[in-house]
Amino acid sequence: MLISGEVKDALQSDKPVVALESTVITHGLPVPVNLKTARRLEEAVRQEGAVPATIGILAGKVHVGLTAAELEELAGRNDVEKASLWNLAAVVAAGKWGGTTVATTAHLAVRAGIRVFATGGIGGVHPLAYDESSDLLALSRTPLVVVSAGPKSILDLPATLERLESYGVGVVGYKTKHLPAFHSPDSPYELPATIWSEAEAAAHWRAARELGLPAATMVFNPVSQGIPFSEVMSCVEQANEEARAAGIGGKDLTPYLLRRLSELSDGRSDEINLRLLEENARLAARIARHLA
Ligand code: PSU
Ligand code: MN
Repeated sequence: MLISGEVKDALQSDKPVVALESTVITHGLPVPVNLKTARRLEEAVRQEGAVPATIGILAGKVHVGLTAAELEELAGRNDVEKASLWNLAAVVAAGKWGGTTVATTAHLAVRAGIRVFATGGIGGVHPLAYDESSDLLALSRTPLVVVSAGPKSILDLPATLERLESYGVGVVGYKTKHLPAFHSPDSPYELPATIWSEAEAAAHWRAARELGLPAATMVFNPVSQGIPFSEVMSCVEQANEEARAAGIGGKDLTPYLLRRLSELSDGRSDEINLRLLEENARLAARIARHLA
């Protein structure tokens, strides 16, 4: 694992560090928005007084903290694999390139000694039986703060929340009592706890360590100016029906649904996606300052 000089210095002198994932760069956003967004997220973390540590796999080496040139190459290549836990070792052993998912980034961040991680939407339980993101299980054994805007809106939200409970992931809403749903700042599903400040998020992480809990502190941060929940749900339903009618399934389903959501919302879902990524990076940086 190659930790950049800047990240290593920050960790050694107990300065705030925020891990950032790279699947959103390599698979979640189109070129060239992906690179622009990756740079903007690093800048947002810096503006809030923390050091960004984007994690990715370059030619079989895990990098924690990327140079500008490394970030550009990762975002521009077309042979980068989506590295989740089941193929992480395979990508590394074969000397390949990989964008790290929430599950993989959380694992690597903890190994590097990082306490806070910012992402967009986490994976969860899909409506299709047996398709469940390894993000959920990974979060049950990665003791760090993860800031996200909720599960991706195309998921089964109540089932995802139930799984977080089953796996014992620490779940708190940031200034909200309900589960935010990625493009939408709210949903009818109640969270077990609410925090009102960055200091409370830090206190949650500390309490979890004192209690010997192995899981993440999942901070759900509702996006500002999102789409109302009922509107997101009717777009998702329509997109799902169209996918069924067109016979689209398997690994093509998620990209199809996200693209249809974008069309059905007149591009608003894309704009919201970028905003929530930046808002989460900023909140994560402020929480990291309370933990440093
Ligand atoms: N949310 C998005 N775009 C993404 C992801 C989430 O809007 O690209 C990525 C994250 O890296 C997350 C992963 O960890 O998708 C989940 O994928 P899966 O359901 O295959 O585990
Ligand atoms: Mn899956």
